[in-house]
Amino acid sequence: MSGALEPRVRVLLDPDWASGSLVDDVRRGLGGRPRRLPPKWLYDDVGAGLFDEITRLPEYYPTEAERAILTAHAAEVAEACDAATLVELGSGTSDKTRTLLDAFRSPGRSHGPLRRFVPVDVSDATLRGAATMLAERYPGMAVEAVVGDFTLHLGHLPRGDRRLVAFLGSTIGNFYLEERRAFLGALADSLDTGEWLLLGTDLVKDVDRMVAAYDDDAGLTERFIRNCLTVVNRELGADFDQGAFSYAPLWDARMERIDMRLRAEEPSVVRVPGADLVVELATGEELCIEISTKFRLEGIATELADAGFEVAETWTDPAGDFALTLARRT
Ligand code: AVJ
Repeated sequence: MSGALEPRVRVLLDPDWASGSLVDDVRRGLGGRPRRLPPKWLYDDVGAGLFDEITRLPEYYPTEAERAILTAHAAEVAEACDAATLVELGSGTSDKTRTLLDAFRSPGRSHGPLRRFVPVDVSDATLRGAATMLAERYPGMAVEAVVGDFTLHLGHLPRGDRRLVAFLGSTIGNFYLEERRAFLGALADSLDTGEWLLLGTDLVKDVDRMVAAYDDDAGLTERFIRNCLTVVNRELGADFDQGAFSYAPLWDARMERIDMRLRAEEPSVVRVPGADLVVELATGEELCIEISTKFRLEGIATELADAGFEVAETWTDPAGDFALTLARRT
């Protein structure tokens, strides 16, 4: 027998998306201008699988860059911070997290081993798979998974036990500026003084490399972005025609972000019965599906300070493509 503790899975997200916030998001996002859809709806089981494939694309450097930082510095992270619970927001397959868990569970760590891991993700199936795997791999560590939305459920995270919240993969780059500020503020509010944040951020670099990472030759990113139309068609009975849209990723130099859009190539009337909405699109009109903001080290420190965090340490990969920042709630 493996001494594994059964993982606990708490579901805070309504499994029936159509009755939940998808309707609100579609009404607000597709009804307003610019027309937007929040990127969390990209991650149904198909989308989560596509994203997993994207991370293995030759053009998509962030995953490997962050993994390299974790491999080189996880022990320093574990030593620099006295956490006994690790919370991971948007944990996905928790693949990279294993490096972190190994470091936090190392017998040599001065603060004692990590007792609890709380992966938080919107993708129920992905989360359950990861939770089972981790519970088996780390006997003696409690796995308390949360199927939830980290923009809504920060207040429901288990408290106490000196938490470290890991927000990796530059997922924070998906937020618009004002959303990012609100998110960091809410995260700071949910933490006690002295608790920790480990933030992964993709850094500004050569434009061609950044664009290629979101416009890969295999077309996986395009399929990933287009999947949101499939999700809205399925969940809300919409009649988006994929053929009427083209994928148009661009680098927004002013905001320093990749902007992934779908552009209407012909005038179309899209019915979304589940949201009680009809959207009329002229040729050239765009749907903003996802942004991926790129950061600078000074900017990260300033934004964290504004939210109530103090940077303890920052690590980058040798090429300086990606950063991992450990910060403390002040
Ligand atoms: C998961 C948000 C980090 O912005 O690079 C990858 C998502 N979208 N390719 C990113 C994504 C298209 C990814 N994050």
